[in-house]
Amino acid sequence: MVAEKGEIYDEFEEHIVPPSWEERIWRIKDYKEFHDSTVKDKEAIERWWGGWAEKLSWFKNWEKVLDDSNPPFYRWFVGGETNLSYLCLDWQIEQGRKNKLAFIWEGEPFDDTIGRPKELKKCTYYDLYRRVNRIAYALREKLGVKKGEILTFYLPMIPELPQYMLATQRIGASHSIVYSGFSSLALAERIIAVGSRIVVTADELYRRGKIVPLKEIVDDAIEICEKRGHRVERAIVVKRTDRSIPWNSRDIWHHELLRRITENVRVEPERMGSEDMSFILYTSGTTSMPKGVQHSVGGYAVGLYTTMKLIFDLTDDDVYWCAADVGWITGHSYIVYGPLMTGTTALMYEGAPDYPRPDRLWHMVERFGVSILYTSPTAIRSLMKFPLENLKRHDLSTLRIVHTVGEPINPEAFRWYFKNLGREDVVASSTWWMTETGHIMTGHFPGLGKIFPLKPGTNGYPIPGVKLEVLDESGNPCKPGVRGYLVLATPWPGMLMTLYKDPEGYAVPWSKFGKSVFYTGDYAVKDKDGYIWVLGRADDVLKIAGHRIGSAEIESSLVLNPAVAEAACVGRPDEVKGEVPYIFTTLKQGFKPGPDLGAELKAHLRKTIGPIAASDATILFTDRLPKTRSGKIMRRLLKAVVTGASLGDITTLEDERAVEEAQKAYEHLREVMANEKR
Ligand code: 6R9
Repeated sequence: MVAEKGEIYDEFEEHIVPPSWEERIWRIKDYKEFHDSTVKDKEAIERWWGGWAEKLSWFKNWEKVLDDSNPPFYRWFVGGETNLSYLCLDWQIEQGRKNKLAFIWEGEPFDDTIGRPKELKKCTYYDLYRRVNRIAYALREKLGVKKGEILTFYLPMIPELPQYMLATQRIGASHSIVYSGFSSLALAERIIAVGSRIVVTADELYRRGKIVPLKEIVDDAIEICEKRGHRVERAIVVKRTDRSIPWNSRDIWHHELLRRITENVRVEPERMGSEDMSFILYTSGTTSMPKGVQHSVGGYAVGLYTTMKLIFDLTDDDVYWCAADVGWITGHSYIVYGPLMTGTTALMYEGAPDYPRPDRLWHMVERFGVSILYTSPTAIRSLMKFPLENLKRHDLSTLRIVHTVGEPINPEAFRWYFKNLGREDVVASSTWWMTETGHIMTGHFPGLGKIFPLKPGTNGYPIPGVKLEVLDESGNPCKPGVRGYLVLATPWPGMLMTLYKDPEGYAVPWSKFGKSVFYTGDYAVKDKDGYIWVLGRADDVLKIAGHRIGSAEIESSLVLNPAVAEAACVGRPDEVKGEVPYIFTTLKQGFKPGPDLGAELKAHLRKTIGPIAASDATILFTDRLPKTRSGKIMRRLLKAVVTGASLGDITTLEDERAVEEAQKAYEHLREVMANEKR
């Protein structure tokens, strides 16, 4: 299965290219030329994506691949009907995968079997099909869930999460998943935003050997909802641990909900229009409230199916492992919908990659014979710190593709994993994409080996049918090697449909460079060979260990604390996590800066946003923040302070003392940290 270094995979020709392109792609000497031919005009785009759509199964065929008459509102596979649950289950069974393993699940504690029936650990497509049907039936018949209703899930990485996702899809409902590292307040805000009547959670979760009381957090969130006038009628609770938890009349155990529903119950998958909503996922932008990215059914499915085949080259023999969390878009697309839609056997792991020992990840690759691994640069960098012996002890020869996602990968980390994990003989790349794109946009896929050599640290070339450009401030393409703004210059099938109940917000990234150009918010460089190198965010969005969080979100949380007058958050590069938040605060009169208040403010962050914002945060105290004369905080200057970069143009700065004070605060902090180390 593994190609010789630089060789082209035979399989490439056979199963990952739509028939009309087969000959061309096989003969291409120049991928760039081939790529151009798939994006040169609307017909080319329609031909490429239409070819892939034909490989999926539709209840009703589409009339038009792409309607681009009203940008930025694009319509994909207009008139088509299908259903994600149908594609992931029924269609797989129809293709003979009834007894194939859909999921292999591993809990974090090795010895734990509590509440975990055996078929959850190794679950065939048929097992999954039956479970999803029962849940779908319970949701519809017992709880009255209707088409279009949005349920909120706040769940750990347990098999019930994909089951509930598929069950909602089956009955035409949608989900909004909130990552379990968010606090009760953040959860409440997201529940209210989509108006969920039903929340699905678990009693507790395991993380790095500790137990987190999820249900208690949900109780708090529901109370906050009630205070703000929104009633959650039901909390469905999956049993994960065996300890007792607080209970309310609205709560119902997942296993009780399914009791007395026969194993053979069947629920017809709802006929969903291609453009119907499949799910909402909240993600951070530059405003204090995250935005509800709304995805479609048909276009999303086509984008996922294509990238699963192109980037991961999936065959029926693969064991595929995406080591992300389902709470983020990577998990939605590449742990659940993408793998199932392509009939893959996917591994799902509950816990931390280095628990209980630093070789957990490698041990799992060996034990399950993982052939395709999709992970994050942060995971790689954190595991690189341990003695190589941890890795060498395990047989990793089954791996043939290893990609990363979520943040830029530094060449050193790429080289380390390419050599040590990949024997310098795997297809490897850093796939760039976003919550808004729904699926992978760049990367390196098998078959391009000879034509396109790998380059450590790059994001490779855009996939066919996707046009990425790097533009300067006035919208002109940058010269090779010159930094600019990364944009999507053509529509793509998995694109967000809109922002939930916020079409104006949706239009914002389509306004910087014109209505048909999507501004990603990233800085990038295109090199002379056309490879894309994404450098990081150009806006005030941070990527902490690959988790997306906005400066504005962190700041507006902090100013809710009675001690804080103003706050300004910037990202500081971190060797392992990529980036960590540094927050400059000014205090109200009567409050004294110091370690106690620093700790209190971190606790406040934890309470209002969650550990995802608080764990790696550093609080700095200063007397004033650098501002423009019109009163806008100049985060750019604070960023320069924490990175040691030059300040650049400071003509608009109102009071230069603010920068000096920030510098002092930063130096003071470094001294304190150095002393602590000693
Ligand atoms: C999938 C996901 C999107 C932002 C994106 C960019 C960063 C993602 C990357 C990458 C460099 C990669 N990003 N993948 N940067 N190389 N391979 O992460 O979605 O959480 O919405 O974040 O992540 O900055 O704009 P999301």
